[in-house]
Amino acid sequence: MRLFFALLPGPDLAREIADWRERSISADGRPVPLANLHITLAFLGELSHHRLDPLCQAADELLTAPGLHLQTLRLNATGYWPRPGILWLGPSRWEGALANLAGQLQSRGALAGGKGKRGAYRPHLTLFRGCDQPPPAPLSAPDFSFDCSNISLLQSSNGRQGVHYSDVANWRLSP
Ligand code: 2AM
Repeated sequence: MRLFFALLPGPDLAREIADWRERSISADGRPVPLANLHITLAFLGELSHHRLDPLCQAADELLTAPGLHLQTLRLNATGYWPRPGILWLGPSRWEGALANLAGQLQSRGALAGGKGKRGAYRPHLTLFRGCDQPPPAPLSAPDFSFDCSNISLLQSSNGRQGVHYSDVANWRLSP
């Protein structure tokens, strides 16, 4: 199973972001479908089914710890990464607690056998993939409030209609 932890926007926010993207951005890449919009916390890569229970227990311990709270993110920046060719939306600032949590989820995933690696954590929501050229600045600057209380463990599968994410487990942090 190809797994990752992510923060998911509510349906209204996902729609607002997709509407803004359509109105404000012209990019030569493929827009990420509305249903797939997310902010990755930790990419684990391939994990066998029997590692799922211990992984969920470890994540449960972390995510149900008393006092765990993440501040609302202000998504007010965009960026282009030429190597994967993605255009993203993200916050210009974020608290250390978010990067800590991402790192801890990554470690829990590695203990469960995940091979996903990454450098410094940079929260971002991918808007377009496969952009060969740096897209021009958006016509209107973004400013969205992203509530971080909804965390999912998602399975990524490739289907005939492209990549599909399904919810394996979900945690609701106190607001
Ligand atoms: P993204 O957050 O930049 O879009 C599922 O594949 C998600 O995990 C994707 O959204 C993807 O990037 C993120 N991810 C992080 N590292 C990855 C990797 N090495 N391979 C595939 N996806 C990765």
